[in-house]
Amino acid sequence: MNAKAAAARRAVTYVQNGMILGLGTGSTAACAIEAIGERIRQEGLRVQGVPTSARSEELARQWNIPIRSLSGSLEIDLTIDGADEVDTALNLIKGGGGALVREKIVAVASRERLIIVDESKQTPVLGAFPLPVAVIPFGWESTQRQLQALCPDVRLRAASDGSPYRTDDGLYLLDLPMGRIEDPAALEAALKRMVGVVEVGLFVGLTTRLIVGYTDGRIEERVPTDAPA
Ligand code: A5P
Repeated sequence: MNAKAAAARRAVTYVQNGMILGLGTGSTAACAIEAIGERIRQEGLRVQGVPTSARSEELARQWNIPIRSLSGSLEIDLTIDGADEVDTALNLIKGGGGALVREKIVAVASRERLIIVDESKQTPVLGAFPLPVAVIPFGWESTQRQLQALCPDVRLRAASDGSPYRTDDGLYLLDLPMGRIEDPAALEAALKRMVGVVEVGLFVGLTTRLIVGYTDGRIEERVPTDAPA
């Protein structure tokens, strides 16, 4: 089994009957959706899923996971999602797969947030992975100019046909190759103050448990209190 699938399978051992689950997006989160589907098939596990993207919703339907929308005062018991980078304090960069806005809304609505990664996603300091920022398409070049003050090399994400990539909510994504993010919380706050910015792919203080799968078969679990001061 590969490292992503191994981390996903461990994560799904935390799933219990009756839970409402946040279903993440990306190749690692897809392994978790499949593992949940297998438990439904084999054990008759009863859960409902709130998907973070159209892609994840389609996969969940294929695996017969009942879908719930995030409506009213719905509280999610547990969200399982991947990440593009995770630092030693368990802060994350997410949004490589373009779903950061729904992922953050679902994360914030969840009691527990379980992040699953392979070993390659770990880093002492965030920023090697270009930071995704979701913006309103109207006036996006003006928003990009504001962002250039923080990251001169900011670039618009393109779809495979060369047109601007659009999220499930019709937003554009600007990717910021920051290099090194010394203070993720301060950067997130600064970006969110900019007109035109909808959401930022920094997930600060949201991870309640990290599961890391290694290519040699090891699996490690960490909670925020394990992080070095
Ligand atoms: C999706 O928008 C992202 O936040 C993903 O969680 C992230 O890109 C990780 O994807 P993989 O599991 O495919 O590496």
